Amino acid sequence: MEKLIITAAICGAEVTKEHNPNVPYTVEEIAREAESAYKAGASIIHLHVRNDDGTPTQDKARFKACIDAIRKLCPDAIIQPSTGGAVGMTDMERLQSTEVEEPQLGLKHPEMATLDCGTCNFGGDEVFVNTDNTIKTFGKTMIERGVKPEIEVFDKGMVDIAIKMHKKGFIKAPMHFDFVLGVQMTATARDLAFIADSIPAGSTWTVAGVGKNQYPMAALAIVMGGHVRVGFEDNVYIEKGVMAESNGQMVEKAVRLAKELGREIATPAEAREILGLKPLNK
Ligand code: KMH
Ligand code: ZN
Repeated sequence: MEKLIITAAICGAEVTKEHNPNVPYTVEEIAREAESAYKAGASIIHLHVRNDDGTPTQDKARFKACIDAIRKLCPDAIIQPSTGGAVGMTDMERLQSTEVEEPQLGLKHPEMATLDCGTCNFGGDEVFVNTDNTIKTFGKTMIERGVKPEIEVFDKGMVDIAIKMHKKGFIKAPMHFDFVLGVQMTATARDLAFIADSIPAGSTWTVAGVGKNQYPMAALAIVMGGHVRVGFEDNVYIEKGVMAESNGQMVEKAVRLAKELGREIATPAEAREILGLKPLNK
């Protein structure tokens, strides 16, 4: 089986310090959390950014400041900004995160970014809207900018939308999916097997189990040959009733699960190879 790519979703847009005081907001806190995850074995940092007061933002300058701070501590990590941002943001606001350059590494744009392939109920009156036109705009922009999408899907219908967008030329193969389970589609072994079986041959996938589903989904992905996402964006507990101290602590738990189940952990260079990204020009 190929090595395991661990993604750390260190911050998110919705989770706050009221949920867990270790959730990062400031540039320094975000860099600290990225470093803890990277040192523990994460090769991808899925990145949202916040203003110092915790409000989510997709401001390009804030992304630049965070990416530069992370890069000092995580020299070869794959930094994957979110284009989902937070509920209610406009498309143009959301796409700013794909504009950040890292000239010292020869990167005109981030290597990856998320591409959410459908609309999802987030509870109460919150709806995360991604119309077909939004998906087309984001897909086309990412192709033009050479950004590999991590296709975020919250249910199997979104896999079908991604395949439709691929057929129309808005997403290139090989596709990489992130199954976010436990929000709209439930997070059961049956659901994970079904959705993983629904993606085109040659695609790769990772799973983000939300809340209590985080580690059970991780364990299943490890044995099924998928990849794993953990972090404060999806879950603030390290075990039932115990707050996680850091993203690093959550990555360490995923690493322990992988070791017990006989799966080796991919370095960032190995993750790039698995995902078909160019080697980093250091
Ligand atoms: N915060 C959600 C509205 C992504 O990063 O692309 C969107 C989200 C997905 O988290
Ligand atoms: Zn996200």
